[in-house]
Amino acid sequence: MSLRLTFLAGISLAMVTPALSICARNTSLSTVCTAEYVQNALPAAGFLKGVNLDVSSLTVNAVYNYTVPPTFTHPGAVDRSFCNVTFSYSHAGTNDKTNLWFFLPSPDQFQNRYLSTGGASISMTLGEWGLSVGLVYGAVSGTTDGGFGGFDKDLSSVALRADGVLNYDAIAAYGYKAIHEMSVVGKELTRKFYGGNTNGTQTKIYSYFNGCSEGGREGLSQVQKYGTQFDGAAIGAPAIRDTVHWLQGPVVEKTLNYFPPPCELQRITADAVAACDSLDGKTDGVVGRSDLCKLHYDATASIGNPYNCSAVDRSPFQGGPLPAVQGTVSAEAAAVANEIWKGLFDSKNRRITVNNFPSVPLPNAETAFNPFTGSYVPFPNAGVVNLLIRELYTFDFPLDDVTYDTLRDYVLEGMHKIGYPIAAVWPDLEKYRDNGGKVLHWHGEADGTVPAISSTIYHDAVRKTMYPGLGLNEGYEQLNEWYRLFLVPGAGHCDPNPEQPNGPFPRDILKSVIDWVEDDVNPERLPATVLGGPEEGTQQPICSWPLRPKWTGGDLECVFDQVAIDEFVPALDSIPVPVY
Ligand SMILES: *[C@@H]1O[C@H](CO)[C@@H](O)[C@H](O)[C@H]1NC(C)=O
Ligand SMILES: *[C@@H]1O[C@H](CO)[C@@H](O)[C@H](O)[C@H]1NC(C)=O
Ligand SMILES: *[C@@H]1O[C@H](CO)[C@@H](O)[C@H](O)[C@H]1NC(C)=O
Ligand SMILES: *[C@@H]1O[C@H](CO)[C@@H](O)[C@H](O)[C@H]1NC(C)=O
Ligand SMILES: *[C@@H]1O[C@H](CO)[C@@H](O)[C@H](O)[C@H]1NC(C)=O
Ligand SMILES: [Ca+2]
Repeated sequence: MSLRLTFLAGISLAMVTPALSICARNTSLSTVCTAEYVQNALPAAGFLKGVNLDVSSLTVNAVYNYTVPPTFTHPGAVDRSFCNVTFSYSHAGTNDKTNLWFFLPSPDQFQNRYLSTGGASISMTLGEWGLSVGLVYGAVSGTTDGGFGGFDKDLSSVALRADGVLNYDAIAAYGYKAIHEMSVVGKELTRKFYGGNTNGTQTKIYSYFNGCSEGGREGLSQVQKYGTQFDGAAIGAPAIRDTVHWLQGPVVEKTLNYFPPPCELQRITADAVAACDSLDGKTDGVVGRSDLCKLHYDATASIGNPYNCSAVDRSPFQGGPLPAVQGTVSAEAAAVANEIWKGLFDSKNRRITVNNFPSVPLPNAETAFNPFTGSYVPFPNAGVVNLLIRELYTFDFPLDDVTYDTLRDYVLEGMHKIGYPIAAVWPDLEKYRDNGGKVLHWHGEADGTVPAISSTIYHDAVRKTMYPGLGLNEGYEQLNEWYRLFLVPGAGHCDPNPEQPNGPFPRDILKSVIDWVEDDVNPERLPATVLGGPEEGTQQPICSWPLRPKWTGGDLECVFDQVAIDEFVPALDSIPVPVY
């Protein structure tokens, strides 16, 4: 039985599609979705300093009766009609070109909302799939190619100049400028398209952001740098820091000189999940307290446990195929797991960066198999570090001279080279808060790609920075008025996690943001639905950080526990300035 099918069956579209009543303009889609009309609705020349729209690039077509398929984070929608619009712009004084793409709902389906959508990995766009999310909520939605040469291109095509050094125009576009420009242009296009006037009497058009992973980073970059741009942001598992933590696994393996078959580490993770499941008070295969799991589970308990995996047909990009393998967990593999879970420290015993807890998969510690030697070899996931920090177009990352201290140096170098344009860890959000903005930040607690601890550290930095005079609980109380973080028990990276399939998942994230912004419904617990197991389909709301789930009988309490703070908010002190 597939989770996706269950999801389709379980949700009534009528429930989540509010009445499509308010519309700024009483016209049909065919009247407004013409090249001439849209051209008149484009922002006027000079609207955004340094940005020159290329009117001749405009494409416009009406799309009727479109179906938005549901995903794990939105319910989908049927019978949507919209105006599909693309055009490009260049920056004054350059001959560059950035492509923008908007879906503008049919006037009768427009609900006075604008939505900027984010990308993934080092791409800034999810294309039509990402754009279509706006149609579910009656929002105009926009996406940008970042100026990278088309919607099928990513940063790698422009990150390095011909002389091999960083192209800072492209880096800044990726970091924050492209989403900002698209949002300013998109909001103005929305206002004019639906016939808004400029004397302040029109219905307010709410503006939102939605993205996960790189998309989450993009959203936070806007909240941090442009406090009045959005009214609400759904920020999922934001990849807000360098990816040096992706190198921890291979460097640990090299340091301990043991390269486990992926199957062996998977067995250890499964043992940790089984051993830690009940620490949250409920035995459901879901580790609701991965922080307690870190204190509770020692991988030496896995030694001697059998593992047995069939062959895996991984692409070269994922490390290549793996043969069928079976064995029992070795002391060496247990040592590797324990060392990774402990965290990444430099030779002065200072913490370098974020890491994961025992119940979380370790995709970046997965080795590759060399069929010629019959041995497992390290497979460092170094693409981002290579490109943006080492300034090299290569997947190769020789580990010969690389120690934990080398990784510390990469973190520092990353702060210097790309910290300002790309890292989205600025903890002062005063302008956003004062403008009434809301942030709903969510992160799978079993995210093996971007550790959840990355989000707890940042969220806590915002608390400390903005409420320095208040105690921890008082500070969080204030912060929770407008910025909440939810750790989704057992969930993976922007998706459910097959290793803990019975966890709850927030299946209508944007609705929770919209309800908060437009109807002042502050989500003390985030609505979520159980995806599998005996309670499949039931509602199981998620506790708002720093409160943690505690089940007693069948009841969920959200409780404070200092242990969670200690484990989830360690100081990253290997760099002797505050690191958020
Ligand atoms: C909207 O259009 C309908 C039908 O075309 C018309 O009956 C109605 O009066 C219009 N409303 C406004 C406010 O113009
Ligand atoms: C859209 O679907 C409706 C029925 O749901 C139908 O009446 C209408 O003709 C369709 N329009 C187009 C353009 O296909
Ligand atoms: C939207 O417009 C682009 C550019 O013209 C086109 O490639 C794409 O197929 C269109 N999408 C739809 C759904 O019409
Ligand atoms: C400005 O608002 C007033 C009051 O609602 C309205 O009567 C007027 O038509 C508006 N002017 C423009 C130019 O839209
Ligand atoms: C390993 O798994 C395969 C396939 O699931 C099974 O046929 C085989 O008997 C297992 N081997 C051991 C030693 O458990
Ligand atoms: Ca549990």
